[in-house]
Amino acid sequence: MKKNSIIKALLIVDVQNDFCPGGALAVTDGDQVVPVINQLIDQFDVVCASKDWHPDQTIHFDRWPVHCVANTPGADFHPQLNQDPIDQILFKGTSNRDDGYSAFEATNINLTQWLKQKGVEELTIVGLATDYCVKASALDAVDQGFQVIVKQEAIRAVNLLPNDGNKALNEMKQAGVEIV
Ligand code: VGL
Repeated sequence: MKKNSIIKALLIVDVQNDFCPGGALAVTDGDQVVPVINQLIDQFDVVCASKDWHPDQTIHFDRWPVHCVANTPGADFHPQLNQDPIDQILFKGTSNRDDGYSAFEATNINLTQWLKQKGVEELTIVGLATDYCVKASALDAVDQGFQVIVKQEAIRAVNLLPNDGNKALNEMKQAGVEIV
């Protein structure tokens, strides 16, 4: 660890088969974030990655096609994602009563506590999707007191409406997220 440098973490959000082309809730070009993430993953002191991990029945599927059901291939990470540097997987969306968009709603660990125990001050967020889980995670991260960076090259939006991704970027900026 370099002297005087703050501890930096990477949070990879939901880079799972169902959000990539061919998946149940495919995000356009969702798989294109993978090489970008693999390029930068070794630059961090701490790496965590969330998995959308739904029960087979949940109110979330009233709104969305069935996707990322726990222990199914659709919920696996994209096969090209370099998983070796991942220190902790965060399972979220595990309840049948809410959407569970944010990685800070992970139910297997308390993400804020886990990051703070490691002394993390700066959190870089990448993954899928810009307008739902990336946004929700970034806004929660700001609320929890982290310096938050979102890498635009390493995120993609669902874009139910064509401008949703851009709106989400603006919302994050307004909240204090640095978009790079
Ligand atoms: C997501 C829509 C529905 C996401 C999850 O990972 O951003 N989007 N469920």
